Amino acid sequence: MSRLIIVSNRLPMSLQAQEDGSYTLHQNVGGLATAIGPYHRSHKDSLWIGWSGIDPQKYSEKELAGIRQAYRESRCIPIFLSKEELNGYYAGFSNNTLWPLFHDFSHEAVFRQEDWEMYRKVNMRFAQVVEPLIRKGDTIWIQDYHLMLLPKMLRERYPDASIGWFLHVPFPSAEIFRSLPWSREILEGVLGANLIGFHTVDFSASFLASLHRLLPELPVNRDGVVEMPDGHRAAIDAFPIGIDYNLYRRTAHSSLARAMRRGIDEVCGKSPRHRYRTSVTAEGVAANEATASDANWWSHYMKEDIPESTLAKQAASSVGSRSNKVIVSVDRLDYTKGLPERLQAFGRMLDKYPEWVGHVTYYLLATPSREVVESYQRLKAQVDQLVGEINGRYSLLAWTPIHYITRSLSIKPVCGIYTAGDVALVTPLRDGMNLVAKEYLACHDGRDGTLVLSDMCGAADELTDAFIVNPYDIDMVCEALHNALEITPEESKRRNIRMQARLKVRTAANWCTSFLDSLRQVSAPGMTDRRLRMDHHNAIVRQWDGAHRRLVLCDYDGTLTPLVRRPERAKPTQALRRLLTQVGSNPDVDFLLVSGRSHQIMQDWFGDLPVGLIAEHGAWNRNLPGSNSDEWQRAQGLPDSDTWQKVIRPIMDESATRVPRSFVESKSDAVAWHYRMSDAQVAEQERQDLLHRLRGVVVGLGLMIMENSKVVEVTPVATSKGQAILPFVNSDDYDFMMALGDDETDETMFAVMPDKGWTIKVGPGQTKARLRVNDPTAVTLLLADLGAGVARDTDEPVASHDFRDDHTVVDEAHAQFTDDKQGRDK
Ligand code: ADQ
Repeated sequence: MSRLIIVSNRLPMSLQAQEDGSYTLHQNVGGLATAIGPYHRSHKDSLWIGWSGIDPQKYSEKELAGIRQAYRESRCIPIFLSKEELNGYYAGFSNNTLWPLFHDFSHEAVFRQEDWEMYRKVNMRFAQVVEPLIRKGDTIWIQDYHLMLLPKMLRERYPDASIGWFLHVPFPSAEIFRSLPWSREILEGVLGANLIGFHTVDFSASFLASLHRLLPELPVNRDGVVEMPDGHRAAIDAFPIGIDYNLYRRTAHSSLARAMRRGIDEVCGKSPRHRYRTSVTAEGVAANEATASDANWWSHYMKEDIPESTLAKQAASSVGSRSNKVIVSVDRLDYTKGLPERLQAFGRMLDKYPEWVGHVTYYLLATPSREVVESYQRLKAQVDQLVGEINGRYSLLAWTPIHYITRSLSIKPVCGIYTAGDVALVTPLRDGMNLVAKEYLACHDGRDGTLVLSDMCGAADELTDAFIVNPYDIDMVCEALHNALEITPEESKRRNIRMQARLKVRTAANWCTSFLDSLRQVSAPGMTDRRLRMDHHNAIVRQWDGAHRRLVLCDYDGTLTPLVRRPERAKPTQALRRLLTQVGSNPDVDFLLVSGRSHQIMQDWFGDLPVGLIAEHGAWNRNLPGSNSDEWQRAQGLPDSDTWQKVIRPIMDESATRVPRSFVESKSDAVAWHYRMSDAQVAEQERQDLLHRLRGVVVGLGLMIMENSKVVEVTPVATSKGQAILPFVNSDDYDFMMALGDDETDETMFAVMPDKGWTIKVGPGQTKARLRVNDPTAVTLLLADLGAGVARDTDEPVASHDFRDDHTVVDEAHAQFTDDKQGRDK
């Protein structure tokens, strides 16, 4: 059984010493730990290697052995780094060179030869820990910019290994990247992987541009795959990371998060609290009095140009007429997050729209990080000062514009802050993805709550219904903030529903599955051709969203569900039925399930769903577009089934008798011999014999032989999936068409699809389809993403999978495909 070896700078667990001298581990928060952690926990054969975060010099050998043991129980292998190694590799090259450079902060980047050498040395140390663990067939998944040399180091030792690498931060433009003195070595290091992943198509394009510029001798084929001199191929693609949507949705309803929200509502005067209103009103009255009288002790209110006077009156006059609002943001204090610019925009809004004074409160959670680095100290001082200035300038006696929190909070209070926010202000100057924006929307599941989002982060590609801003443009952010505060709850909710529907599909779990499935696909020979990449995926989603009428023609077995040994066990799961309902119930979508299954089974499994059904390769159909009847229809001109089955059935029965665990299935207009569960060699010999015997009789009876995956089937000549879908693909009704299938019978659909239609083959083998995916999971994810475009507010996340189940079935399907390639049975 192949294992997954995850390698990242930090382990997902941190250590806590107990009083009795033992150690316990607790899960770290943060994108990586929450995205891959559940996979690691549920796969008992997965290992995670990374820096432990502790200084080995502070512990005795015995203590270190105890620490190793504690980690081993969670299948983690700690790497201990000395202070010197950490300084050069982590603080130096990773954080002072690559981090600023990759975030377009070249002026902050430091290029030091010693740091580079230490970076190389520590990458080598990681390689030395990983190498002895690798067994044949293992998959190695390396994370992020700290370990860009590791893929090549491992490749040199294991030429056939399946290695993936994913970058969590942006990849810069070729112009910026080439300023790095070691840019070629870095590229070559990463190219040791079979799959190189980024959050967005733009970042993968930047990587390809750097490749063209710095290593022009490397051939890149039209599928975006680099042919490496050592014979391995490196594919480049985008995999936008998601969040554990359910976790945030649930945590938002935890009693702690709810209590926090209530507290914030009270403090900000959102709950009808008498004292708050009385105070603001009283201060306004005082300001009025002070302006009217020129000799009283409210001297600081006396001059007209003192803003407090105007502000207090303004605030008092609008008490009751305007509901109070809360703005929130959650960040690590980093120069990439755009905090000073954001604060300036907030200050400008109070200036330009004084009606918000006293009525909007900004909860700013900004936890300091990398505090020893001078640029971070400067940033902290700048943010402290700006918060102080705004609070000093605009505060009223009962109202403070900014609540500034610099502690690190755990997930429940963070969700409390998210839920309290009428507006989330997420304006990084540069960010790989930005999970905060997604977490905020999950906490507002089915509710209003408006997102103001920077167009400089990966999340902006997906969350297009947010108020998208240029974070450097203070006026633009100020206006967007004002508009976001003014938006009606209905409009805010309408915007959110679409974004939330997509986030429910593109979860952290599905991100993990997509990357690993793609890695399997690109590591298998011949599977990189026509691979459905993220740019294709996005183009399909875009065309779907813009279309007026859409046609989807989809095979079932092997396409929507993995092939299983006993056909009756391929019954659709509840999740799949929900997905088909979601996509098919849209009035502008005609979804046709096109199967070789008997029409009785199709009726049992799908008869109650809003989809058209084509059964027995076209011999039967029900509920097709334009049909007025709800009844099953038999195709015209078919030979009498009873007559010909009397001839064919006994021939097939003979095979079933000769080959243990094979069986014959009779449908209304087809007979099929299944041998998936039988010994491959015995079945193969019988298959050839059977074909020989059948060929002698079928032509005279108006029949033909079809071969599917481990099935030999006889059907009337006039039937094929291609024939059955012809009337629909030839009609002018559709401006979006897509056909999906996995075997020979589906090739007849691909053959009749017009050029403008999308055709997707599932699994390996020759095909007429334009694109290829690895397995049915990829199809359900694509359909779920399309379904999300027409989503209503659903309670349950769509196609969010339990890891273990998924991987068992995907493994099974994968083994099947490998089998299929070896035997000749398609
Ligand atoms: P990360 O820092 O791992 O960065 P990011 O997207 O910034 O991920 O999310 C930060 C996480 O930490 C979120 O889960 C958030 O709730 C939490 N968090 C942030 N500030 C906090 C605070 N002050 N207190 C408590 N919790 C806080 C890298 C890249 C990102 C990319 C992720 C995932 O830099 O661009 O989105 O990986 O790939």
